[in-house]
Amino acid sequence: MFCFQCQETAGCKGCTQVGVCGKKPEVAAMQDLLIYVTKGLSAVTTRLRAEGKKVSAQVNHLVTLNLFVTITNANFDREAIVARIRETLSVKQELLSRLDSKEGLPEAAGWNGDPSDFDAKAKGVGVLATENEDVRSLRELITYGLKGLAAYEKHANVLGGEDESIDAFVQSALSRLLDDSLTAEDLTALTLETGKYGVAGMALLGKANTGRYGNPELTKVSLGVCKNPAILISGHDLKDLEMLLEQTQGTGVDVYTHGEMLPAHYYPKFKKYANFVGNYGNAWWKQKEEFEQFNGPVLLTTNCLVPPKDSYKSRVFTTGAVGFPGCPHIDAAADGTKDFTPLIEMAKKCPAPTELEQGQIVGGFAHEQVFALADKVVEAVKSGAIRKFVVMAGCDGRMKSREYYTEFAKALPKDTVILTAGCAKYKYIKLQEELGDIGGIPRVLDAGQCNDSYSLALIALKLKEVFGLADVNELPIVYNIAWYEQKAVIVLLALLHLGVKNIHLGPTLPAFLSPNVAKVLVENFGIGGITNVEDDIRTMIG
Ligand code: FS2
Ligand code: SF4
Repeated sequence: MFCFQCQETAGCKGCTQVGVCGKKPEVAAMQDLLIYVTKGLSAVTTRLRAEGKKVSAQVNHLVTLNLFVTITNANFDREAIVARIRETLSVKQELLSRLDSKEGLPEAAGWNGDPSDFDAKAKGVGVLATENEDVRSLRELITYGLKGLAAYEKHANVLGGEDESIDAFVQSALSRLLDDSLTAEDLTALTLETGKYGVAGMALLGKANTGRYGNPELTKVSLGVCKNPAILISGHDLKDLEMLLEQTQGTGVDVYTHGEMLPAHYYPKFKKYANFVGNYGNAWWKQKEEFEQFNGPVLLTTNCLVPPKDSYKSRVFTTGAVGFPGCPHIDAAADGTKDFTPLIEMAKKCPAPTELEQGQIVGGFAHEQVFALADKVVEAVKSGAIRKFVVMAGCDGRMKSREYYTEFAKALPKDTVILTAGCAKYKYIKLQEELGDIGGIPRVLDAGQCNDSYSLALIALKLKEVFGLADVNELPIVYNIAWYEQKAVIVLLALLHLGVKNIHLGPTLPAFLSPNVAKVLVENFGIGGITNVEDDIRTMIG
């Protein structure tokens, strides 16, 4: 196997024996093949569009789900991935028959192997199949951006949000990744175009979320526990949460959020559920201890899943793109509904969660809430009470080096405000009391999930307008972003598309950036890494 798509890749080079995430070589092989056949399908759909023929939403959704399934910590179930490869091949065969011309299609478009061929084929279609280091780097940078974009699209799709132009781009980009005639310059342009569609994808999801659940608002989320048995829900899928809350009404079962589901509490629509009682625990990587102590069933709606311990494995349920052998998977019915009865019945027989902590988190500072406070914010900037905003969005992870972010937050001067989104927040969100506020504005403003980084970009654009600036980089905003998996890649490409420069990325730069590609990013966008808290505060804050 060879995989270097996430920040924790072995030795900062690549996982070759087994994934640091727990992905086994036989799963990695099927993920490589799933990406390959998805590219093949995309070459066919792109040709169909060129011939003026329609591609169904069903096919678009198949492509996005395939990409999502291969994101870090989403799916460890080889059989589930094999089933997706088979379905993709069968859909592709049907679509091939609708083409007027198959001339010039890439090999992947025609490949239609039997499951007994899958392992042999997978060996030749992974990351290392591209020999040129820079072309490989750009191809993977684009692929990972597309995976992140697909995840956000999938969440929008289940809420009825559709944008065919994004699907057409994703599929055309995937098919272009098969084209050996593309130069490094072509691929660099495609990378930037991916960022453009990343903005569109996050806007689509933002609209779908707020259209159904309202605009996030200032909210206090409890961190303690109640006496009832309960279900813990993790991941990013708000529709799954809505269905779970509906189905638990009147059952005596409470619902808590974990990890990236925390920001669901900020949406007005979810506040009407009396059994939606709080957030339990921290970011994804602490789940082994926290799921154990939760005592009840856990629903993983998206990554990040850590291979579960036997002691609580029978309580872990997966749905959507997530899968793990031996964990029950809740499938959607044809109309998209899901039946969570097995979790509810299990919860009734489980003890209530063990308390981990008490207290609260204050969040809900997505763009509309910040715009509502705009006068106060602008005044604080004008008076000098706020010297700088520090965007610390992104992902959390288990590496010790990430303690840097806690120390960085603590060491920031008192006239700075942290803007955060994503699970990166868990490194400092519980220090809110210690970090204090500036004239009533908390020094840590949480916009929401990682996709709500888009909301932070909207806040920056609004400030640019209010202050009458020509360039978003003239604002008193610095970016110190923590990354882990591929959704952070699309967030980064989206920020580059919006013209944001001088982003610091850590705790390490992606292993998939070749020295030449990294050089292009440094020279054109001022992308840099991190060093140590003291020096970085000096460089970023002055
Ligand atoms: Fe955190 Fe994991 Fe949000 Fe990532 S829970 S690293 O999926 O997308 O962020
Ligand atoms: Fe390694 Fe990350 Fe790939 Fe897992 S997702 S195999 S940890 S690079």
